[in-house]
Amino acid sequence: MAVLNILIHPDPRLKKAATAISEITPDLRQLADDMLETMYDAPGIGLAAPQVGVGQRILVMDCVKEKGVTPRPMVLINPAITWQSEDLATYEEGCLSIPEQYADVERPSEVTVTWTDLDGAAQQESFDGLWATCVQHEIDHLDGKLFIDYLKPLRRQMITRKMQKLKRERARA
Ligand code: K1U
Ligand code: ZN
Repeated sequence: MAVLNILIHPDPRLKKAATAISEITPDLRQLADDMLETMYDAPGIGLAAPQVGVGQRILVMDCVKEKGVTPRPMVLINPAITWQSEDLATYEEGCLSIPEQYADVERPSEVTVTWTDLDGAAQQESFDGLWATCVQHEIDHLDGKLFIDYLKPLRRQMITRKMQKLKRERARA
């Protein structure tokens, strides 16, 4: 297992739609393991492959935050939203590719998602609460979309400038 480098916005690899996965290989299983380790290390509740520079449609998530509750690491390959509620919910979202910046984003409060698991089996589940927000945020990453794309242009520009500064500082260190 390895902790992978998380790309910071702005980066063209975060804006590109990821490609569908056609085969479950040992390399893909290793990537899933490494992504889970990277997510827990960050720490975060989700991570999508483009965030670690891999343009493939795979994401990991675990929205169990309470201490003493069994973790639920999930790996979703080629996830697709097949139903979304008309009801909306607002969460203050963050992103490991946009560190220390948070904003309210409104999304469907419930979604049904289909995906392939690491055994190649088809899965389907409905998510609500933080799980629904997280899975939508991660699928957005697979489509090259960031949570700041939901914000007004001025706010998005301010956050982007902060990230450019952060990247310059990190490059100097
Ligand atoms: O995709 C990512 O960048 C991960 C992101 C997922 C996410 C957060 C909030 C709403 C929707 C999606 C994060 O995990 S940011 C970090 C975070 O939320 C967190 C960190 C430690 C404990 C609990 C949450
Ligand atoms: Zn994110």
